[in-house]
Amino acid sequence: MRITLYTHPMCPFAQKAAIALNYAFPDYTSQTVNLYSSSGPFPKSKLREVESNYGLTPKGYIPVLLHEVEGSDPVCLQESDDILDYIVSLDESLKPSNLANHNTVRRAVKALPTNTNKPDSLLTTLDGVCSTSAFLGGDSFSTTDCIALPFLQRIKETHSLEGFDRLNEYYSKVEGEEYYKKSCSSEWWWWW
Ligand SMILES: N[C@@H](CCC(=O)N[C@@H](CS)C(=O)NCC(=O)O)C(=O)O
Repeated sequence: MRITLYTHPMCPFAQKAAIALNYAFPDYTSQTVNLYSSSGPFPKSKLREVESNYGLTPKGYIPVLLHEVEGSDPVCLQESDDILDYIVSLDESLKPSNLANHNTVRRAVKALPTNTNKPDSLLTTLDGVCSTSAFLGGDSFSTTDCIALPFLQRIKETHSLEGFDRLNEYYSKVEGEEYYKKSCSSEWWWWW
């Protein structure tokens, strides 16, 4: 079987999928898409070709995941949350055990204002979640952590997690893990 993630190292949405794949399927193939230039080895037009070859309406947005298994129909997916749900269907160990916390984290990340100076509401929510379990989605690492970590990386590097002690402790525990470290790029986009 082969898993290909069409991605860009600076995109937080693609990073969500990269963390889950690094954790569960570290041998996956990563294809960087040249989003903002028509030259380069893999321009957006090629991503659109992949999307339409596999029956999707071409959007030209990353991440896109392609899962090919000999003897089965290939699966091609857009949207980082749908990709995470699909990865859980392949590896149940990434399934969040605390669904209430999972939904809380997902909503709080989605509600992050485009004004990046005001991440406090997210940090307060995540700090509260960290007081109920060792990881954001329960007692083990799950896709809930994959949803929040790219944004926490950006907030930590531009603000700080000071004053959010339980969250800080959680972040210190996860930041050394290979599956997370490998997903981090020193330059990144804020976008959401
Ligand atoms: N809702 C999408 C958002 C993905 C997204 O915004 N990706 C950006 C890069 S960070 C993109 O591909 N942009 C293409 C463009 O701006 O043309 C998801 O969660 O997967």
